[in-house]
Amino acid sequence: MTEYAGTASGPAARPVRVSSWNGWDPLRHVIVGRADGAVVQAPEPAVRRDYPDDGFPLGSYGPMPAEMTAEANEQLDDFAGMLRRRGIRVDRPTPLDFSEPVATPDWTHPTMSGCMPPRDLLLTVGGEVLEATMSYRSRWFEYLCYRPVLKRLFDADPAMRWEAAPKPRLTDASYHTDFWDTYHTLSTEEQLARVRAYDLVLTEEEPLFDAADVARFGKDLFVQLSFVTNRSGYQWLKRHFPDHRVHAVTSTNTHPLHIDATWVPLRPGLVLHCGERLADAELMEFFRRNDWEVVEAVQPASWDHPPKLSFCSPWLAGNILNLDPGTLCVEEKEVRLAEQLSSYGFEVVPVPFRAVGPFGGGLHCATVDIERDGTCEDYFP
Ligand code: ABU
Repeated sequence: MTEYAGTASGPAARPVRVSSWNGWDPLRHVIVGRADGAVVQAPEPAVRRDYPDDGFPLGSYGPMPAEMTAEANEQLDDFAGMLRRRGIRVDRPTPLDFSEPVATPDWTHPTMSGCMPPRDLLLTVGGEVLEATMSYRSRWFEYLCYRPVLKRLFDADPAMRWEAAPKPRLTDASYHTDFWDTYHTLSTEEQLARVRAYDLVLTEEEPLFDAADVARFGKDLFVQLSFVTNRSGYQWLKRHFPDHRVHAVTSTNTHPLHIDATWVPLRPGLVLHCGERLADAELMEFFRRNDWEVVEAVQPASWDHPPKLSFCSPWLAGNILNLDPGTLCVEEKEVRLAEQLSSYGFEVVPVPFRAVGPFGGGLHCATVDIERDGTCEDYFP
């Protein structure tokens, strides 16, 4: 018996079906992350947290402040409750003790990270849920938080494909280990040139990718090369999804980290482009040639005040969740963005979510699609 069985009404009465091809079809089933036990990670070759004004100067690490964790969990729980009231089935991960050291035969690391945001780790393409490689040592074991729910899905849906990309070794050979010593000393132009040339922290030693660097548009998947996704990761995805067109995308963002606050599907024919990022001419041309409209997002409300201990950018504003092609969940303080999207005919559901930002993401990051209606369509014939 799975936890899905035995409920006579509501979303739990429907059979479980893993199926999602894009970011906008009507949402039926989703995973929502948890903030429990999240930590500011110890420094590692891939990433260095440095918050001197907020109690975690470079080199220090440890649990996120308890009151921040409680507030984030309250917003995550309220969001999950709102989705359930709309008839959407919601699953949650199972947290581990993230403050414990972790080790593989190649390295030990003093901490994990947390089980936010799930979108970084899991990629649903049709009936398949794929566990990404990840590229941080502190996130190597994060998949374990999702194994209980993935096993329940596997038991409940006989057609589900449960896949995991090759676990990376993440030895020093996977990184340019001096990257963070030098990158911050470069001018913006120099940083952008490095991003355009894809000469960042990851080497090509092994395939590495985060699931949140993949934007799903039916038959087309767009993979952003970033601080956490390398060319080899893109190649792995391209070969893993032979029936898709898989495109590599670079951006004009000095800190590329996940495509879902940059190039955001809204509905067939309409994509949101967040600000000064990703003016990748080829990508723009590809969409426009296919008669898609690219909406330039208004400036985020929080431009001057990224939240305490947050490693996300203010463009988290654009990290929105579609409930269906006409309904979007938008963070409640992003009023200008909500007005902009309303003018395109969307119903906007405002969701209080500011407290979740320091735990790694917004409304899209904090979720993973398990089921949306619809089939795999070609939007770029
Ligand atoms: N994980 C999403 C982060 C996106 C951003 O900082 O813009």
